[in-house]
Amino acid sequence: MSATLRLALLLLAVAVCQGYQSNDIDEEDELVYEPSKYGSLWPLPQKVRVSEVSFKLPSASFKIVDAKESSAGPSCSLLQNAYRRSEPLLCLAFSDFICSPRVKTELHSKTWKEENCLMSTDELTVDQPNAVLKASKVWGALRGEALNKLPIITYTKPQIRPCIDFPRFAHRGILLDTSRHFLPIKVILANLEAMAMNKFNVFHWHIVDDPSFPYLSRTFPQLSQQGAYHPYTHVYTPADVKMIIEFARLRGIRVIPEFDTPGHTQSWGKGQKDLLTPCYSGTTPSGTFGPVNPILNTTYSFMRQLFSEISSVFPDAYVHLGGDEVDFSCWRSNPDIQNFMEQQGFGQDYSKLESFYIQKLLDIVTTTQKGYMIWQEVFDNGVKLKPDTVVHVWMGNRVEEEMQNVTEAGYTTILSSPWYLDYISYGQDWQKYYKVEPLSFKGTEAQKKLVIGGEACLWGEYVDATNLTPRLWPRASAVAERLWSAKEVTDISDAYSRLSMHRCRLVERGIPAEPLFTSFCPHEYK
Ligand code: CP6
Repeated sequence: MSATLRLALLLLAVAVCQGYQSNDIDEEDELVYEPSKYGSLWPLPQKVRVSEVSFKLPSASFKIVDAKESSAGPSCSLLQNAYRRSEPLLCLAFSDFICSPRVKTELHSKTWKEENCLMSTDELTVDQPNAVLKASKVWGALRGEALNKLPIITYTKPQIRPCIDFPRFAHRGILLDTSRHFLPIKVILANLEAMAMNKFNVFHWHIVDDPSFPYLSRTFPQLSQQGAYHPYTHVYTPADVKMIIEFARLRGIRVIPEFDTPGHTQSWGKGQKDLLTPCYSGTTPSGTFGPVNPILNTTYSFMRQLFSEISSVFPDAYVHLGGDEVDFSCWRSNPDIQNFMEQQGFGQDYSKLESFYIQKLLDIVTTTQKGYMIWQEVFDNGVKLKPDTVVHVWMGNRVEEEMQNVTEAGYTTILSSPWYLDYISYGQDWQKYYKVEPLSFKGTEAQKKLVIGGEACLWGEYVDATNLTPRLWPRASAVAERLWSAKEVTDISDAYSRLSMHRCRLVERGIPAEPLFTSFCPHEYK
């Protein structure tokens, strides 16, 4: 008996036994489980030809190979790696698929050049017995390459349907915070894998913050020696960082590190003397410290060396410089800072001091040839930014006004405020994330084009290795579809059906994603 039929019969049996009526369900959860005509596709491709006869996959002969006309070829290790990773997933998809022992994916960053892997247009054509995936960039091929990501495949019965696919937004990110709790490397890798399954392409690594400094700096090893939760076990060594970046790259994911200053830097002070501002109680130092000390030359020579290292360790063209939530009370208490304020003519406006610091930092980072992202306060304070700066909107109040202002000033922006996944509540909050429309603010077409995407944030105060993955998935999948699929894809009950199956697929592939609602997964009785 087929899985779907068994499922239908089982549901019918339950309904009969319990005199089940739909109005027994909470209003909020009143979603009828009707299979979507799109199967388990998630996120939904831009154009799927549903009406055509679908192409069932003959498991015995199914293979993913370079097409004859492909310009990629065997030297494109990025694709060869992806084909290899798809094999164990094929085993899951076809119960009778003949599987060789799992081949370990090698990480080799040196051999590969993106130019060697260019392909033509973004389209999947189906012409039995072959389906041909075409992509203009290797990243497109990667996101459509295998059963794990091939967007035209359903869950229980593997099928291929012709489709044309591309993302609505270019920047589709997840923020993970490794300072509030240290996250073991395998947790990060597992979530990169889950991100790839949801077509996310940016890992925003909020690597350090007040509670701990787990980044092992070659230039300033004392930062993690003193500032990490543990100097050997709770650090990311240069080799760890390299591995994470390469693992992400093989899955088409950029790694953007955030080194947040001048606030959120308590842990930095433990290993770097005089970096933080001494706070005063009356006329004497209180022994506590505030934000980075913006009035010392030594601060800027430290930042110059640190960011020079960071720019070579992290290959992405952007770094995130933070700049959020600066608390002025310590600066206010310090007589040296007060004098400096007076000298500079800043009056009592400490946001001018904040901008003074950030301006100098931006100039330093510019000399490392990197672009930068910053949290919205930096823009709000009127700091002069490079035209290619990405302003990260995170505050929940007046979001639309902020997006309007940022884009009116001509900056690119990404949205996070509606997608704080560390907030939890009873019920199906994925629907709230799903319903967000990033372009709902007032503005011209040119302004809307400046919204390059968004990020789901999982801040780490209440999250560690024990609960991170189920807290993130499948709630982040709702954000994934909003950022990938067409604006018109808003049918919440269709989404419910596809997302339920997508969640089962994540679970079957070893990602412990939490359920949306009462349900069971096909693989439970396989
Ligand atoms: N840490 C850092 C945080 C937050 C921010 N920056 C944060 C603030 C408010 C909420 C959630 C998270 N924990 N470094 C703000 C961008 Cl509600």
